[in-house]
Amino acid sequence: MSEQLIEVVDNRGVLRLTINRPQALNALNSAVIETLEQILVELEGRDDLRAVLITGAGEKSFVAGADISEMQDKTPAEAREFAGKALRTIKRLETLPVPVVALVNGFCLGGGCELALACDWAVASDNAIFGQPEVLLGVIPGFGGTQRLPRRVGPAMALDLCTTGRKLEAQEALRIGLVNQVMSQSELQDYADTLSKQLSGNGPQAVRSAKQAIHDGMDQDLDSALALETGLFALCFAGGEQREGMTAFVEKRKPDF
Ligand code: CO8
Repeated sequence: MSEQLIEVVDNRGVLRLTINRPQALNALNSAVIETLEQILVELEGRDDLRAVLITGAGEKSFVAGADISEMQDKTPAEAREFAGKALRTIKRLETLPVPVVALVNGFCLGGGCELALACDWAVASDNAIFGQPEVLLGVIPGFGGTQRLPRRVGPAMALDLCTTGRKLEAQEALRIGLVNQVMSQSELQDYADTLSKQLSGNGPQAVRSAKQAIHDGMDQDLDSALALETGLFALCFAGGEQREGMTAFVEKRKPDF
């Protein structure tokens, strides 16, 4: 089932996950969410993991939201259970110790936008459409959108998007900071290779420490966060990576991490 609903390609520790339900615009049903959780549990134990890229099958949609037909008859208790499982899975993705990047290749709506928000950053194709249209269905975001969206784009913009349900084109998503870059579909396909090359040239533990410093520091006051950075910076000098990186610089060669 894993292979069918989510395709996994491993390129030297850079994992590319493709949500594969194009007939439903890659909407997240329970089976997709359970498959994603199984994959993430395996990834949590991998020391050679460098990055995770997540995208949707086809050129029309990243993820068009949670599966509406699966949700339509749910009771409040069932809705709570469904949202709870998805939140747990999305949290696993967010807290992987390596960069997690959304390659948004089309519709990125509702739970799809919330999935992208749980990634460290997102890049989008120029045909991508974003939005939190849950209010059009009589609900609110339930996979973390009301909390992660204001943290990424500010509360006023999040309130605009979550109460009007309006859709944004890729350029507006770029302007408000929802995505880091916009590119063509073909450039988006190449981005995975570019990122693999960039990250495999860098110290893997340093990359993990940079993510840890930023993630953990965001929840702390500035002085505590700066102390956290100092501790992680000093730790870099405890392994072989720093010695190799700096020696390679002095010897005018590429480091071998
Ligand atoms: N769920 C289930 N099926 C979907 C979904 C979805 N979210 N989106 C699209 N599909 C299906 C369509 O039903 C259609 O299936 P079929 O061919 O069998 O009729 C197929 O995908 C293709 O879709 P369209 O024909 O509609 O394609 P269009 O190009 O005309 O339109 C849109 C594309 C604009 C993306 C349109 O499909 C749409 O509006 N989709 C719904 C978007 C949406 O509202 N998403 C938010 C869903 S709610 C949510 O995500 C809340 C998350 C938190 C839940 C908390 C737990 C309780």
